[in-house]
Amino acid sequence: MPNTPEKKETFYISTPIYYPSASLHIGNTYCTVAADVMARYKRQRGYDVFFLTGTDEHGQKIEDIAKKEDVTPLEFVDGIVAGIRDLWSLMNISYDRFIRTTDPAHMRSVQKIFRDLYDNGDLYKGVYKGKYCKPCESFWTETQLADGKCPDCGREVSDAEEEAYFLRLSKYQERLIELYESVPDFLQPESRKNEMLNNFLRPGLEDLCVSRTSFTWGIPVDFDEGHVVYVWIDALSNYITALGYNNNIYDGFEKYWPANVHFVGKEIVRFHAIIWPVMLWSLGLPLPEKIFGHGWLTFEGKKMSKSSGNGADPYALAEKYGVDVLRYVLLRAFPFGNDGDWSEKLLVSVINSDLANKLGNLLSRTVSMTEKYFNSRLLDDFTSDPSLDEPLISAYAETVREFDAAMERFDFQGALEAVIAQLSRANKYIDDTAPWILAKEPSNRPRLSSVLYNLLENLRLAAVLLTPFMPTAAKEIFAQIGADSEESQTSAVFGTLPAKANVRRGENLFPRIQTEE
Ligand code: ME8
Repeated sequence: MPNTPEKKETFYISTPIYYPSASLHIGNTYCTVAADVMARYKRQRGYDVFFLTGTDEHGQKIEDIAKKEDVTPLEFVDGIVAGIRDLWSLMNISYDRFIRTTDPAHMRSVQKIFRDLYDNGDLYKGVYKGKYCKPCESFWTETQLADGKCPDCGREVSDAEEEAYFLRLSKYQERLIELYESVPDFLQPESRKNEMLNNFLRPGLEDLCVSRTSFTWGIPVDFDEGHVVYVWIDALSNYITALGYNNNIYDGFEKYWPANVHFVGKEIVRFHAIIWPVMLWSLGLPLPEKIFGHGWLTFEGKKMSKSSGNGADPYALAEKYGVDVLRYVLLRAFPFGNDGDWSEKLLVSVINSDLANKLGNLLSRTVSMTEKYFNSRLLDDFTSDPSLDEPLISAYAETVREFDAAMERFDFQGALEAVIAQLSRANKYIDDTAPWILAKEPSNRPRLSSVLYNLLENLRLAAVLLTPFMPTAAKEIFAQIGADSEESQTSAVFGTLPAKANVRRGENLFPRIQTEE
């Protein structure tokens, strides 16, 4: 199998930890589905994977909402976290650990991290005076505001003045610039790096306020009563506390840290690419290998968000089209690093063009012909026609190379494009070989067998490569083409399917969706 490590190597991937919100939309599921696909891909290729997700439960925003609803903040978040887990279960997310920042082990670890940052000389006490955006939990200076409002979300900011601890970001400015220059892959895609350099690093980093005294729903600073740790210090720490850093409830730090990649949305890149490296440097820990800042799903050009209520509902879409189809379309329709405008029309067009016309069509034609001409079992006597077969078989190996290369770049769209292109070749191969004509002549049976075998092998390969994206549908394809062994469900080498595999026609997996046009 290409891209398979010689010995079992580890692969640690994380999503952001989500703010508890009752109304998650497909924009929120985007990153988690992408991370799940990557985790499943690496597991399939023999890696020992650690896939982390969770919830970010502290902060003034939560305290305010809970007060309004007359419940404790913990009561408020408990119900919502259950809903988030339910959504991940619906979307078939195979996380290895789900961390909650209200978890006592995490809280104790963060207290120790805060103290270590202080002891290492990277925190000092001062007075914070400036602006604060509650929904984003972000501090801003007057000059950073856009028309007096939060530059990230465009909402009103409030005045904040309080005694606080500050993290010496300014001390690390040059080191961060050097990091971006010397490790070009650290922050991807390239455009995010330029954004960090031009908007934050080159203008000069200011020290960051990292404790609050005006509310209590947070992790208390254990050496200074009245201060709670700033939510972003609390939240970023999850990537190591979930591995047992500073606690013995969890484990895996030695094995999995540093992470291979943190997937994050573009608006939270700056926290991951500036604050997080500084924290890790101060703690004397290695940095994650990569941070990938993906784009937003928009609706009619505007970011889907909880507050604007313009988010498409993953439950309704999954019910109508199926979870696997939704997972597929999310990653196929847009380049992962860019924004993408979501619509149901787009979803239907991807289903029809890729899944119904290419994959579903190839599957139903191949399986019905195998059933009709061979009573579901091919001969093991093949006759090849190199001029028609070899281009398809050599493109098969090339498809695997392209797919792997794209996956390594987190280019999910490109990886799926490679699979679909191979399916198009296979569909064309049916037209070129015309099995229905071969079937008329009994002496052509070995040739016909060979043609159908090549088609079944292409379907098997597509199902292997699509397994991380559509785990349930891939299993269905394996069942229909008789790929019953583990090897035939994982190998990307041509010829793995036994010649006399027992092909069984099943339901049409990807029916075409009728549109008004
Ligand atoms: O940011 N399209 O939590 P969050 C794509 N708690 N991604 C979107 C999106 C959209 N329309 N809307 C939201 C937080 N997201 C912090 C993270 S990590 C240490 C702490 C993404 O619930 C968003 O970009 O507001 C982010 O990556 C994720 O959903 C969680 O957002």
